[in-house]
Amino acid sequence: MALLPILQYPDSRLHTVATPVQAVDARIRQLVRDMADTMYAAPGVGLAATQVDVHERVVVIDVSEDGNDLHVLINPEITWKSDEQQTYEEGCLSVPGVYDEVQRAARIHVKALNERGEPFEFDADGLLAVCVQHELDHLQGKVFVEYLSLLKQNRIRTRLRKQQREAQREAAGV
Ligand code: GNR
Ligand code: NI
Repeated sequence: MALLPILQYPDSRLHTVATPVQAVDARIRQLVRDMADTMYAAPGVGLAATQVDVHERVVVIDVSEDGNDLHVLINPEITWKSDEQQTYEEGCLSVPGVYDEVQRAARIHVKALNERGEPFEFDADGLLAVCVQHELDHLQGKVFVEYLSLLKQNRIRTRLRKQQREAQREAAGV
């Protein structure tokens, strides 16, 4: 089991646009295993490769209560979004301690490859729809706080920079 470090906002690497996976090979399957371990340990309901500083289109999601329904999405695409919107209070492992409302499509249709490289598709609503859209934003270099006002974004950046400085001092033992 390998836990991967998660990039923390504000970090410019979170704004990298991921490229498609060329081949679903042993390297990608190891990445998927490590990402799933990292997501469950956090704990979180989703993780995009961008967050662990790998800029390829790989996402893991598990919104089940028992944490036993892992979705592996390689080269995912949202092929349909409902006009109907839903608002959800979102959080992000890359933006610890920040929760705020974001409006997104209520229902989506998704196409992706699984960890064996086989294409599959599914419809999503509720938290799964929120999570897929949140993770696909990460692959495009977008963090959920970018939906908030510039005032809120500035406050969040300032607060997290301060937290990170203090955590660094703590780790250095001063
Ligand atoms: O763990 C997570 N919870 C969450 C809650 C509401 C909306 C989106 C999410 S995703 C987040 C994990 C994460 O940061 N994924 O990128
Ligand atoms: Ni996130």
